[in-house]
Amino acid sequence: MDEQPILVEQRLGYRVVTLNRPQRLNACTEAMHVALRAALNEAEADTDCRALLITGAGRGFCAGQDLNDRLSKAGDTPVLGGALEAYYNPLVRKLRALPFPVVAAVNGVAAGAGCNIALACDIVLAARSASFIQSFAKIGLVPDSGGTWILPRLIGPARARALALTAQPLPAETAEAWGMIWKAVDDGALMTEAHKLCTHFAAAPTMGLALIKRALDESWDNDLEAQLELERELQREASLSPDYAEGVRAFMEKRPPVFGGRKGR
Ligand code: T3D
Repeated sequence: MDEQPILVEQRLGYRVVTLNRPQRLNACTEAMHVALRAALNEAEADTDCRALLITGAGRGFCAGQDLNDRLSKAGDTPVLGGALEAYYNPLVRKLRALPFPVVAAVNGVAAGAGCNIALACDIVLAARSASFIQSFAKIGLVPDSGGTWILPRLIGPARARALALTAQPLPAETAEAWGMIWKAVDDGALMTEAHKLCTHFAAAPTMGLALIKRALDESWDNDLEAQLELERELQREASLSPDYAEGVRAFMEKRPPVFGGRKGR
């Protein structure tokens, strides 16, 4: 079952990573983490890659940690922390820091770390039938993979607290209404919409988009003064990119811009 825990597909200007353990709703194993880390590193190293799409095979997006790996034959459970340090935390850091947009196409249930991995992506599209579950409290754990940080920032402390403490599933449409995700779309339209978004990003000014990611992420910890300083610095950096020059030229010449992305022109 675990021969290929993820599938990677190369598209024009972007890559698609599919979590591929459908019988277990794509629950994460060590092998999946190792493969995922390699895939993200390879996408980052490839300057032709200007966006990443993450989705799940089968009827689920990801059910978090595979709990089969957390029970020994004797029936005892391990003390946790190591897997967060080795796998989940680096994964969330990497998703946030990739120098291009990361789109999650949540095709079905996203539970536990699977929910928070989706929320760590830049844009979350979900099938209308999908749901989001902070399932940790059901098994005596604490939301991880950045959930306790990102959830209250996305939906406010009252809703974040209730979701984390009750572990109730949140339907995709409510997640959209609460501002937790970008959009809930008809199930049949999910992948078309996700590919459309990535195709758009594959022709976008990627260096500028990477700086936008940084500005928004760093804003959480900044006061207005610090953020204004950061914007000044990032704008200076953006203005040095060939894509900025092309954007202005194309506007003046009344033609569509041709952005070189991560390579410049
Ligand atoms: O190092 C560390 O461990 C710390 C890190 C922790 C991160 C975490 O993510 S902790 C949270 C782990 N995840 C969960 O607790 C979620 C467990 N799954 C569920 O609650 C339910 O499966 C769902 C609500 C996600 C979906 O329910 P449903 O009814 O649609 O499907 P199902 O029948 O429960 O699941 C289908 C199959 O997938 C089933 O296998 P079977 O009976 O057909 O052979 C089920 O056992 C399997 N499955 C689902 N989630 C997991 C899983 N197997 C192993 N681990 C899972 N997490």
